[in-house]
Amino acid sequence: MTVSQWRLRAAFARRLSRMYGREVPAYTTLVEVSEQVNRDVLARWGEAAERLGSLARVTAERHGAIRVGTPAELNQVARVFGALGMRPVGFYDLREAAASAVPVVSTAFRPVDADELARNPFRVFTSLLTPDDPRFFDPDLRAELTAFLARRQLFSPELLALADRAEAERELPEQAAERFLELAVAAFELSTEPVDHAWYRRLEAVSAVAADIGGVTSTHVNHLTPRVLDIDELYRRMRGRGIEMIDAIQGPPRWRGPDVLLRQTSFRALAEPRPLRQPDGTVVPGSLRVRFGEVEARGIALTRAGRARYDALLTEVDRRLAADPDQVRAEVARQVWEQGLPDTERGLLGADLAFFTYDPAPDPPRGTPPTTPAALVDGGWATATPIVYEDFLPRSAAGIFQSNLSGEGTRHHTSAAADHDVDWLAGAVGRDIHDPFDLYAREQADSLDRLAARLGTPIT
Ligand code: OOG
Ligand code: NI
Repeated sequence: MTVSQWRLRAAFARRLSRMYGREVPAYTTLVEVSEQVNRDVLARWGEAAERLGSLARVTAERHGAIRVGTPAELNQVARVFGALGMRPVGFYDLREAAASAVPVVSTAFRPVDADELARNPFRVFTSLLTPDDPRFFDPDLRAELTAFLARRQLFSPELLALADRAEAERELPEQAAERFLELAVAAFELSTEPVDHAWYRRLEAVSAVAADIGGVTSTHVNHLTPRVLDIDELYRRMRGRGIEMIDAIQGPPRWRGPDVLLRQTSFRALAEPRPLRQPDGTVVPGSLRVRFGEVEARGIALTRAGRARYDALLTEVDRRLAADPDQVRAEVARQVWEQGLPDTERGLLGADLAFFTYDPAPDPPRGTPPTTPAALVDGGWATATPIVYEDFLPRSAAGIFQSNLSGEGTRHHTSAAADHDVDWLAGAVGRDIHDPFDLYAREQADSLDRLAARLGTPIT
C-alpha cells in the first residue's frame, strides 16, 4: 500500500488541525462556529451556497502560517511542502505596509492544479525574516541574529529525506508516510524548550514578529484558518461567545455583489505558558503571545485588471475616510464598491475583471455558435463557473500580522531598504515562484480550449 501525494497533504492538514486544536482550544471554537455557519448558509441558500466550492471542500479547507529565519530554512520548508504537492505561489512584501510594517517577505505554498486543489486545497502562508533590512536591525543586532539562526536546525535529516522521496515518487509506502507525517507535524508544534528571555525581549523591542522567529530555536504554526461561507455572521457569533476579535474584517466589504478575492478576520494571540530562561541561568514560568485564530471567506479570483480595480477602490476608500474620519469604513467601502465594480458575475465576466471556467451547456441551441466567451454564455452555448481565489492579500496579511504584535516596535529612518523582490525570494526558496494570475489565466484558457474543441469553433 502506498499513500499518494494528495492523501499525504489531506492527512497532514487534518493532523495539524488536531494538534492545533489540542494546543489552542479557541481554535476548536472557531472551527465549530464556522461549521455551524456553513450548515446554516447551506440550509438557507441551497445549491447556490456551493458556487465557490463544495461543502465538503470548504469544511476541510484550511490555511496555516509559519515564519522562518533564513533562506536555507525556507529552502527546507519548500522540500517538506513539496512532498505534499505544494508549490510556492505569489510574493508579498510586508515590510512596506504603512502602519503595520513587519520585517518579512512571504510566499504561499499550495497546490497549483485545479484537480489537486479540488482534492485538498491546503495552503501555508510562509514568511522569511529579513535581518539585513536596516530599517529594523542595526549591524550588531543583525550579526547576532544571523549567528543565532545559523546554529539552529528546524527539520531533521530524516524528515527531509522522507520529504525528498515523497516529492520524487509522488507517494510514500504506508509506513514511511506515517513516519513522515509524524515528523512533519512535530516540526510545527510549539516547543516546550526554555526561551532565552533577554534575547527574546531585545528582538521584541524591534518587532514581535522578529522575536517570534529569531528569539527561539524552533518554528511553529502561528495560526490555522478555517473557511466560512458567511464571515459577517461568523464574526457576530464569535463576539456573542465573548471572543474578542480584531475590530474589522479585512479585505473587500460586504456589498450587494458577489464575493471576490478574500475576506479575513482574526482574534488576538492568547497568552500561553512558556518557560523563560533568565540571565542567571534559572528557568521561570512565563507566558508569550504568539498563536492566534483566523477565519476567512473566499470569493472569485480577479484578473490583473480586476485586481487593479480592487486596489483603486481601496485607495478611494482611504481617501474618503481621510477626508472625513467620522465615517464608518465598512459603509464607505460598500458605497465605493457599489459605484466602482459590476455587481454580478456576468458583469465581472463581461468587463474581463474576474476568472471563470467555461463548460458546454447541457442543452445548447442549434446553428453556428458565437466566438466570444460572453456571447457563448448569453446565447446558451456555455456555462461560466467562477474560479475561486486561492491566494492572499498583502494589506490583509499585514493586518493579520497585527494579531500577535504587542507593540509598535521600532523603526530606523533609512531609505536603504534591503532589496528583496520575487526573484530574490525564488533564489532563497530554490524554486520558481508561480505568478497567481498566470495560474488562474491558464485554468480559464484550458477550459476555453476544451470548449472550442467541443463546439468546433475558435473562441477569442
Ligand atoms: C501571516 C499573516 C498572513 C493571512 O491569512 O493573510 C496570513 C503570519 O502572521 O505569519 O496568514
Ligand atoms: Ni492567515
